[in-house]
Amino acid sequence: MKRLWRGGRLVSLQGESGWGLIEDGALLTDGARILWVGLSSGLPPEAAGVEVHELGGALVTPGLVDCHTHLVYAGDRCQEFELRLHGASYAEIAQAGGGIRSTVIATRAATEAQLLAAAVPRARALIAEGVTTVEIKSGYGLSAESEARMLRVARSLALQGLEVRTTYLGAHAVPPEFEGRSDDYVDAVCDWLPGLHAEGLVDAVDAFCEHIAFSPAQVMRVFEAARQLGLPVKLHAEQLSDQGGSQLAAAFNALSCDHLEYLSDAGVSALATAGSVAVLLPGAYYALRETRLPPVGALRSAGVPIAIATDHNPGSSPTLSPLLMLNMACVLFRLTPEEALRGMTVNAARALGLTDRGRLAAGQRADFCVWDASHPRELTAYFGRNPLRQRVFEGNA
Ligand code: DI6
Ligand code: FE
Repeated sequence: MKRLWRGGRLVSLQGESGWGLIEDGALLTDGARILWVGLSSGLPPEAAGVEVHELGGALVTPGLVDCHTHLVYAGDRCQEFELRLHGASYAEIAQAGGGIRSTVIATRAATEAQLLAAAVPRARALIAEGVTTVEIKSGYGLSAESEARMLRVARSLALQGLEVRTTYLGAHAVPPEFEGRSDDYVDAVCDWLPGLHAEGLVDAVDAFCEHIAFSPAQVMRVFEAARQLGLPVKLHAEQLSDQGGSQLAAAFNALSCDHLEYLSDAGVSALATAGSVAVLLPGAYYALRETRLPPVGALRSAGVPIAIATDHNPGSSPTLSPLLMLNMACVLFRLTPEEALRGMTVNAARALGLTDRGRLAAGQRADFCVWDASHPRELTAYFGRNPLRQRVFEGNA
């Protein structure tokens, strides 16, 4: 089924920089793909006689890609929010048995149906702000069976009209039954991977490299298990301290390294050489009242692609607003509005190893957003406002 969308202000993001604005632009879609993009005044012959949607001058961007979330879990951690307000740190709460571990207890106790019922409204909130592709990590099950359950629930969220990419984050925390035996737990994480992969549940493999989680040597073993199966890797790196995780991830040609507040110059160079994406997560920076900024200037000068994501999770980043993250990326991290939007479209797709989305161009997926805005910078300047008029997913409004 072909459809023509005409009379819009297209933010194509074609090329390596700039908005790629096409004034009075049109898009011709054929099923789930974009067939043609150009001026409304220069339509190709294939556009004759197809269903027409008038855009009335509205702004059109590629669909948003949220490339780092922990969307599937049970329970809540708002009590930790209060503890942090009274001075406790994220690391102290984790070491006292709260943090990720408390979400693991709640998630293990939930059925697949309960996990799904909790995750659907979260997915809908992202959809309501224009997300068309979301990455969802496991990491609150920490057993073969409960990690599989999380990943199955993540996959089934695709029924909401969303592309879902799943990431295995077995190496998120050491579960209670492995207390004091983190190396044994890493063995188990590696052992579970082939089965999860065989079930079609894993698009990428991630780990949390931190003094309160796993060492670079332990992460390396997880990455080797991924490599054996031909699976790409990414890493929660340098969030609370510089562990050199980014250099390790770069040596495995990681798709991305995420967080990066404590990234060193050597880490920046390693990411640049490997072509890995730096995924910055302003929600976690904000919620944890972090004061150390990720090295945006150094990443920019080294030519490392920057992506922005919600990092939605019940502890460090309980936000469901990708638009707020665009604003925070500019205000807190000093990204330009263009860098922020590229960060949640084309560069976010790259952080997932995807090149078929994130721009408005022939051959790309027909996933795009129509906004009540006249310039793309408006999407980053406002906060707490949602100007989404229409979201088109796989060519369907
Ligand atoms: N860093 C984060 O910000 C999330 N995971 C991670 O490794 C937080 C996960 C949580 O606190 O539940
Ligand atoms: Fe995370």
